[in-house]
Amino acid sequence: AAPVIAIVGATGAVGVELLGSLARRNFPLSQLRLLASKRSAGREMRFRGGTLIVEELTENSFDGVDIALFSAGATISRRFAPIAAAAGARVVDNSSAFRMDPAVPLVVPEVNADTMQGDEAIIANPNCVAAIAGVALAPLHRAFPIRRLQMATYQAASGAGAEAMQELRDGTAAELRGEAFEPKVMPHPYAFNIFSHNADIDPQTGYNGEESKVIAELRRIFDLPQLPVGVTCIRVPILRAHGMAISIEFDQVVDPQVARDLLSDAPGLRLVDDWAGNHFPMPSEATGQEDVLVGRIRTDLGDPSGRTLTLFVVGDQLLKGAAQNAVQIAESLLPAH
Ligand code: A2P
Ligand code: 11C
Repeated sequence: AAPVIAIVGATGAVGVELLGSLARRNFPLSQLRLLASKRSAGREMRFRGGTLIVEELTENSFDGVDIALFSAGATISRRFAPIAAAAGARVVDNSSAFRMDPAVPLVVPEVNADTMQGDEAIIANPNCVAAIAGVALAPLHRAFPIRRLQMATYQAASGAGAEAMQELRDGTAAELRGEAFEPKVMPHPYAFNIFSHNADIDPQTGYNGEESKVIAELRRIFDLPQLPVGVTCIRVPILRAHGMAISIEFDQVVDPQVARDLLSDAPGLRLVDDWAGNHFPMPSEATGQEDVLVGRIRTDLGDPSGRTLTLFVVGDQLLKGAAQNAVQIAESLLPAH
């Protein structure tokens, strides 16, 4: 029989996209249970032409569930993922709760599907920047080992949840009307502004929590525990697609055309690299797309040795950065797979 699926955090920005990805990808299931906080219990959500009722998440929510997709934050995952696993469900967790646990695979299917043994109770879905960057880095790394990364990100509101997306809309509308607007979700005005990612700064390193996750998770996904990675994470007034400029130092000189050919053939990627038309990856074109867009592929003039390429990558934060990657992991758990 097709599996019973539960979504924890079904009403959130990522949760809604989990329903969408399950439907769009024709995920086989016999029942879909939607779980959220007590506040949302009784709310109706549409799925495949029908209506489902959201239930309150409790310790008994997982009886009979085969696969549980978690996206309600790390605190909920830490408490309820082990309960789901004990009830016999396999958990795909979108939070940061288990990503650094050596017993839990951290998976971007295009990069390291082989790290799943087939019997793990919990599988972790990476941070959105790590997942989106991973799709673009993997085909290059397979051909030419990566030896160092330098990144700058342009991150959308969706990474901070549905309320942050609404605050971006409301703050922009207020600004256009010339009205004062007091941000409540984000720490700074979001309309017509950019600011350093809202995660806390580590006083030792000066890196914020988002940057530290990107570094640690990319190292883990690529199984390169010592990989030097520098990154600056910035919030930009975009609803739901993250951009990132990535400079990649290789062991050897890599011809940009060879890199372009590798990227144009790779799963999960779409090349957008039109020099004559000045048309490169944009959030407006990545939004709602399953594929990650990659372009601006060129030799980095900041490295005189010629061993560094630089490129620009944009992916839908809620899809490849979260829900879709989780559903792809869940697909690999299906019996026939
Ligand atoms: P709810 O809508 O009932 O608050 P986002 O990342 O967009 O902010 O969404 C967070 C998701 O996590 C929502 O679905 C939210 O449900 C859910 N959530 C938050 N707190 C709890 C909780 N205590 N129990 C269950 N779900 C929760
Ligand atoms: C952001 N990437 O854009 C974050 C949100 O590690 O799952 C998700 C944090 C994470 O703010």
